[in-house]
Amino acid sequence: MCVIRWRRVRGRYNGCMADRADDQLGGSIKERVERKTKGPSLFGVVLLNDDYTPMQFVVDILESLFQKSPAEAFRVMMQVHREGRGLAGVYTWEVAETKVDTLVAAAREQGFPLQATIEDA
Ligand code: TYC
Repeated sequence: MCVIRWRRVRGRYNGCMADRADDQLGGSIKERVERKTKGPSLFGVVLLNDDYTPMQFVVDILESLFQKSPAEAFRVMMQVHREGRGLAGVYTWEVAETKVDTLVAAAREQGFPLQATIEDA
């Protein structure tokens, strides 16, 4: 599907020359912003820190559920541990929801409070 939006840009041109329209609109330039293909919306699954879930459990989940390499899983886990949150993966809405459901179910089964949220990517 082709999506075309029109946007006024005051004073200067912000986009690619190929997308530029020639029209002048009262001192501002009319710019055509075109997106040729509109794929499905994507969502990030964001892991949240807590004080009780073991680090190794989070690493295991990142490897098994989010297809991370051991090094990347460790890096993401440590980012969540230090900064409070970290991106586990980007998916369509349905896949992201299933990932979170699976993650929460696995954590609760072991008695861990691990949580994740879904955010616009
Ligand atoms: N902060 C946890 C601990 O010290 C480890 C942890 C990391 C928990 C990432 C959750 O998403 C998380 N055991």
